[in-house]
Amino acid sequence: MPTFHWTPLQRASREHITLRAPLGALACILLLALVLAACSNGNSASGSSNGSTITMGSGIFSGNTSITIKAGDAVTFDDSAGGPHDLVIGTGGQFVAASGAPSDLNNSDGVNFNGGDKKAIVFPNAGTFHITCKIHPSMQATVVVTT
Ligand SMILES: [Cu+2]
Repeated sequence: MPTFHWTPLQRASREHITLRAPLGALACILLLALVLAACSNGNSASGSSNGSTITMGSGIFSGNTSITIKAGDAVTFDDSAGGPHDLVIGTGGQFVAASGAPSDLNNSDGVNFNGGDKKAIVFPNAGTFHITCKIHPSMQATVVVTT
């Protein structure tokens, strides 16, 4: 009688073990990938923050309005010499959502600047992103993000 009960129990526990081993390895690989991704993001964001700058004047983008960066790099929007601006993804002062754009810019509220502000915005995904100002519809800049 007892042996009849032991056999299915042993079979069940063996199946459990063979299932757990590959799942554990998979979990380790996923965890490692997450840690590596977190590290590389942090490095590229801090390393590039002074490389690419778009400057704003009073009612205009001044200087270079077309910038090419790599995915994960930041563009610094320098409003040191300007006035109030409200930057969004889009054209002609109108917000138009673009998939993959930085979330701070990819909404109708946008990113607000007052004269003296300087803000770095990370572009995590490849694509061509048009940036306009809700206050000054003629303001237009383009950030091309490569992989
Ligand atoms: Cu503006």
